[in-house]
Amino acid sequence: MERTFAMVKPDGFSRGLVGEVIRRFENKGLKIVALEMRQFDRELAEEFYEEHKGKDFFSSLVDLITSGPAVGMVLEGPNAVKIVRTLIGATNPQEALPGSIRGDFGLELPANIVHASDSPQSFKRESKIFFGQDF
Ligand code: FUP
Repeated sequence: MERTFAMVKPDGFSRGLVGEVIRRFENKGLKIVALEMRQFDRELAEEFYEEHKGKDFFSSLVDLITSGPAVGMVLEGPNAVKIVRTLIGATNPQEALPGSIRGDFGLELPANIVHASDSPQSFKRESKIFFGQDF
């Protein structure tokens, strides 16, 4: 079994999409191992999105992720990292296919509803930052 980290971002939260996102993960058969709502401050946001520091969209990304609560979760299942990335769709919601979460609910970057780890290493790092503990 593999684990991954996924998060309904504040834009998804404010649109009332927490249940919809979790429903899709559960419908697929993934198991929720941990679930928590928390508010990012700028310091935590900059650590979480460290790899994007210096890019032109960085400050708008930090603004968005600190704009309200986020709901983070650890999901478990076979090939969970890849499966969850497929369920959420392409980064740009204008390119994400219908049927994916970003394709069905997103309209314009940086607001793309959800985040999900892109590798087992990212999962370890991101779940530790969000939950403050190792998974
Ligand atoms: P993803 O792993 O699909 O979330 O994509 P990235 O790690 O590349 O990007 C992280 C976040 O930065 C995205 F969710 C939205 C934001 N972003 C932009 O706003 N503009 C871009 O051109 C790329 C990413």
